[in-house]
Amino acid sequence: MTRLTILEYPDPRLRTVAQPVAVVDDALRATIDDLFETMYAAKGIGLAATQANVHRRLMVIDISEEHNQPMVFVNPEVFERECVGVMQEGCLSVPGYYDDVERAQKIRVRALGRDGQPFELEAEGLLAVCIQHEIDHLNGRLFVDYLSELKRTRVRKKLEKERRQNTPHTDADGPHAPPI
Ligand code: GNR
Ligand code: NI
Repeated sequence: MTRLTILEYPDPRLRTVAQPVAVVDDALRATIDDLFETMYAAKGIGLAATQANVHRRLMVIDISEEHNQPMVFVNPEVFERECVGVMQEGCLSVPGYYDDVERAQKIRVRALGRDGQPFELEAEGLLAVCIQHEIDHLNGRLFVDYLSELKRTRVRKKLEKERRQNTPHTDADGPHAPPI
């Protein structure tokens, strides 16, 4: 198992539309295990492969406190939505920022599981919201896209500034760096 690096907004790779998975094999199951390890380590309740720079239609969710309800969704599709409501969302790719998003609070989703077997699931509340949040990632969409441009720009600048402050600089970055 490997802990993967989570891409952060505004990384353009988060805008990639993921490709459908053709076969659920041992290599895919190894990636699924890596996604769970990465999600649990980051204290998230869901993780889409896109966030780990893997552009396949694959996501994992565990909304339990005890980390004992792992759910795998390969090629997920929502086919029924009802009861639009607002919930506060966060995202491991937009660290430290939370805001309200309007989504269906009750959905039916179909996907393949870890064994490649198709299943259908009715989900409500946090699970329903999380499934839609993860599918958005697979389509290159982030929860901040539902906010005003003003808010989105503010979040982007804050994260860009944090990233600059966390990036080590060397002499070669200075004004007298030799031409390459
Ligand atoms: O950990 C997460 N919490 C969360 C809370 C409300 C709505 C959606 C989420 S998903 C998020 C993890 C994440 O970024 N998944 O893509
Ligand atoms: Ni997210």
